[in-house]
Amino acid sequence: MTFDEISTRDWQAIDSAHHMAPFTDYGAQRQHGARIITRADGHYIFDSDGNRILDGMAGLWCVNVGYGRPELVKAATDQMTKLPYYNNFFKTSNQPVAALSKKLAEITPEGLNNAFFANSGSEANDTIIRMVRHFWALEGKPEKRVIISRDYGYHGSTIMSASMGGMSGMHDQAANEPDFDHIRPPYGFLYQGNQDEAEFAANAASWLEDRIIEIGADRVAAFVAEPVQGAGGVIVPPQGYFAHIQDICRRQDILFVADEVITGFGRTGQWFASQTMDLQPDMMAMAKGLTSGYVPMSAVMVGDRVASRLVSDGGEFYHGFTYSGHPVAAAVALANLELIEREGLIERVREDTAPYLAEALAPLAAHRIVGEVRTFGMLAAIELVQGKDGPVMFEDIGATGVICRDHAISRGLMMRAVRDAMILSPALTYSRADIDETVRIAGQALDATADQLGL
Ligand code: PXG
Repeated sequence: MTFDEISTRDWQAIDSAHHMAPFTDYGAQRQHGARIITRADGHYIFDSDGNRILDGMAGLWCVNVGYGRPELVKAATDQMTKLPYYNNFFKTSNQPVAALSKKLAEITPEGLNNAFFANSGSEANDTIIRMVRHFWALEGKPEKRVIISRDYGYHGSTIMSASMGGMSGMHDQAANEPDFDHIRPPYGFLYQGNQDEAEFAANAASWLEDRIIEIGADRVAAFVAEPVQGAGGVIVPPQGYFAHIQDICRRQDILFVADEVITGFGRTGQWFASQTMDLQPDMMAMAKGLTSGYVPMSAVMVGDRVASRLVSDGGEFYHGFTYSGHPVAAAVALANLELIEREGLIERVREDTAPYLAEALAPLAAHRIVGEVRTFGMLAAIELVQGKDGPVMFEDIGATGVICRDHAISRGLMMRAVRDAMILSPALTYSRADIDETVRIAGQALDATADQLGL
């Protein structure tokens, strides 16, 4: 029997009996069963009931070149045939990973010239935590260990990366290690009030300096931030925020780390948001769009200050994974980057589809349950509210987002809900027609949600 001859109900039963899916309420999943995704093409995913759903999230913020690209399949097949695996420990390396390291040094901001590879954003961030602390120890300042990040920041799900993240629910489930600290994000929708943008930018950045002074700069190792907070709800900082942040980091001599796992590889209209926002990070985490999610791979770009210290007197760095610099993943990443370049996807986002997405979504801000629409490149959030004046947020945070998401999915659009914000992060290949379809269904989902709530 082939997979497709087994019924949806049987797949759901098999799945919920044996598969513990990530970020899942297992009791609920046993009752309802999961949607079984069977295939994908272009910007559409298909489930085992034959539903065709426009993927407004590019998988989980990662399928930057869209589904079904033969170039990536060929790169994987060729590399698997030639060398499916060999490790990079013990003075060995492979051709694709060396070529990819060079390519990443070229497309990242100046000063980031070395790549360390892992398999997920979480592992990249764990690597950063170790490298940052090891760096300060080599500098003769082993007490510089505290890493500051932001509430609603998402940096991964390992114990360390979740501790670094700002998701309190995750901290409460055994991921709250010492020597991590969190400040408020520059979340204008909640915190700006009647400050103008420049004032709010300076103010929100000052929360970092206040905290460094409280802890003592001699104990703080680094500040880690997503240029736009993705899983936290597409929180776009006010203009000028990161200029202040970088000043503070320099003044207090703490490292500045950009987590570009979501914002990298064209999503903001440049290779990296660091270029869009003029950031000069000491280190950078990347994953997702590196391979467009076709195979797992992540990387840490290490800036010259840290790299030269590790080279000059670091000794052996006792850190790495069996699959660090996997040749097949590296070959897929190279093919993916080549595709992004050949098709001019970054220019297309910057000059055409990102402005078009912003323009197309803007009218939804007038909807009776929408408090704000914001976009940055191919990232968008629609904040749902109970009342527009104030605005008045929903009391049971997150419940309305799920209602709206389900209305969107049943009408053929995959959106993600973060608290009560509806999120979009489509492929860079998304067309104007795809955007029109997205906005049309999102509008219907908003209407259906408001009707269901009697608003
Ligand atoms: N940093 C950022 C900025 C991320 O968005 C990670 C690190 C961790 O990557 P891995 O590959 O370990 O998952 C991420 C991942 C969501 C959601 O709910 C977002 C992510 C992962 C899972 C769910 O939107 N981002």
